[in-house]
Amino acid sequence: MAIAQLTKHRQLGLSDEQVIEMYRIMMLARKFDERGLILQRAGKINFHVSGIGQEAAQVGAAFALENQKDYFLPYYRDYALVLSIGMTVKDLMLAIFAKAEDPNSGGRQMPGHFGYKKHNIVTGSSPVTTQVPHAVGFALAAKLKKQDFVSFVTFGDGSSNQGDFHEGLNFAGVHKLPVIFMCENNQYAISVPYHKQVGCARIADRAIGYGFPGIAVDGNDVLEMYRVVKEARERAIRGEGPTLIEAIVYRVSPHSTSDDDMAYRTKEEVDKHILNDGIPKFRAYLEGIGIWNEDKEAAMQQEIALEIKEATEYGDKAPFPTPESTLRYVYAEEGDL
Ligand SMILES: Cc1ncc(C[n+]2csc(CCOP(=O)(O)OP(=O)(O)O)c2C)c(N)n1
Repeated sequence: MAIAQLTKHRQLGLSDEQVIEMYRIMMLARKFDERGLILQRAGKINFHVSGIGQEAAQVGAAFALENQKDYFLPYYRDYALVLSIGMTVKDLMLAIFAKAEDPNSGGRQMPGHFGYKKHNIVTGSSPVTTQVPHAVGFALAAKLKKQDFVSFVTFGDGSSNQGDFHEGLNFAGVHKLPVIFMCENNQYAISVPYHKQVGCARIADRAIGYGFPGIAVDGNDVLEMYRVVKEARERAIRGEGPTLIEAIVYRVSPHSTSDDDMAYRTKEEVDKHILNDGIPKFRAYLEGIGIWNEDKEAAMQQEIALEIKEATEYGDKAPFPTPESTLRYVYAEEGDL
């Protein structure tokens, strides 16, 4: 491997500690996700929707943004993204167990519906792509208030066919708003493959119709994701407007625990894409430059296993919301506003 490649993260301004933390969060999200699938199969939780295969894209993007300053409008596969922003595995477990202490919705929403004021994570709604015009609204606020934050919104490839996507991108392009649109193109919208949803070669190509750049990136390459999102943020802050980023990934799991993906794709196809997994690739990079090894990996895996175990037990034992609290957050109460 050439030296330039070996030290790519340093050229991007990332420290060794930061890239190790990126790797840890990618692995933490993966392990949380795998536990979620098991908990659903064991009948402990009702439903799980997985982000396996999308972690590198999410972590690369999150590290290029500014926590506590930027606004985040994630979609349901973004566990690695929200963990990078500051949510904990305990928070995620409370959500999938639908417990009262769930910071997203007090156990009322489906899993993967994030919303956490403390971390500038804007609450999302179940109809896909509604978060796109919301993100454009946040970017409009930044421009009107002359504040230097960006809004960052994610969605799937199927979602880029919704009216909300096109209306949002058009408005943002016209007004040159500081918003980053990131499509996590995992090749499927439930059972519908990419070539049956989208007429153009790349989703990134759609940006030109709205007057701003569209960039397609290998979403399994965490450092390249970081580079592209960082540039998009700098453009936005300079007042040059939005960027559409298409992170090319593959949805390794079925759409959700309610889906049988073998009805519309083969195991061979899935296995072929698993070879591109961004997590082992990044581990190989870290080992190649001598900042990671077997012993460090073993210690990290042990810590992650313990964190997942403790969070699972906490989520499992935590109380459900009480029936009397059903109408809370539906109508304003004294002290809510
Ligand atoms: C407006 C709307 N239509 C349909 C659905 C049902 N639905 C939930 S997820 C999904 C697939 C979305 O695919 P994509 O945007 O590619 O994201 P992915 O799930 O592949 O990550 C659909 C059709 C919905 N939630 N909202």
